[in-house]
Amino acid sequence: MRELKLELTRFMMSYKFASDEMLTKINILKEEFNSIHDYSPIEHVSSRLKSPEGILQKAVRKGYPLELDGIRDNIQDIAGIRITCSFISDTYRIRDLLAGQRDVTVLHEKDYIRQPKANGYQSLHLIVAIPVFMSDRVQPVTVEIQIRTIAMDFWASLEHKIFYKYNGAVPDTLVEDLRQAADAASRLDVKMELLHDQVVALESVDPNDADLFSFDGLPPFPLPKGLLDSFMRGRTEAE
Ligand code: 0O2
Repeated sequence: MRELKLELTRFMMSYKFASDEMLTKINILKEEFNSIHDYSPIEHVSSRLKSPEGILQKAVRKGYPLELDGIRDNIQDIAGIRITCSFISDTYRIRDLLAGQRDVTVLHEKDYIRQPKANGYQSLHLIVAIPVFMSDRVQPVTVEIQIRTIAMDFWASLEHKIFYKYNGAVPDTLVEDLRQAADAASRLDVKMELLHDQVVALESVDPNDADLFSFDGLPPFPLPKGLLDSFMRGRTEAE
């Protein structure tokens, strides 16, 4: 019994560590974008670990063998991360940035944005594996990442609530209303992205800020001319 509890603890910990690693990667991207581009494609990040009880229920429901290796191989959403973006193009950008990292392996992708589900659900789902370094082993651990826009997320949380309220048997009129709401959310996403592109095209650099440098909330300071000159010389020589 004690051995099993220990193994279960290790099992759950591996998913927590994998989730923490992915969250660090996502937060690095978020901070980098905020600092360098004054804009982040990532609006919000949340994460959850399935409870041991929830894992066992899913294993029983799906008929998977009730042993840890079998569960590890079959249930790939024990660690889940949800990333909310402002715009549709950002969802793919984040997918590419995460998938392009050396230690991240994309095992599976479901693109419900290009091909929404019949009920209107839209989201980009990735199952990734990431190595977790523990004291006595290195283990690839899977994490499910759902990437979607704010509008898609708004729709999905309401649909989820309605689905559970009706225990899955949602009345036809509500199903149709939800589908129409999903279409409206989709049109909103396209419209907002077009507006955003127009605003970006209009943005120009404020000449008063051109030679000021600030980092991490510290007060801006003027760049010394000597540093600027040597930087420009270095660039010219490199070209
Ligand atoms: P929870 O509690 O959010 O984790 P799977 O059952 O995961 O092995 P499946 O269903 O083929 O395999 O996976 P899929 O389609 O990638 O969906 C996985 C997750 O996406 C779901 O997890 C939901 O979180 C979300 N999702 C999928 N379809 C819908 C939908 O129609 N509406 C909403 N609101 N969310 C959806 P779980 O395990 O169902 O729930």
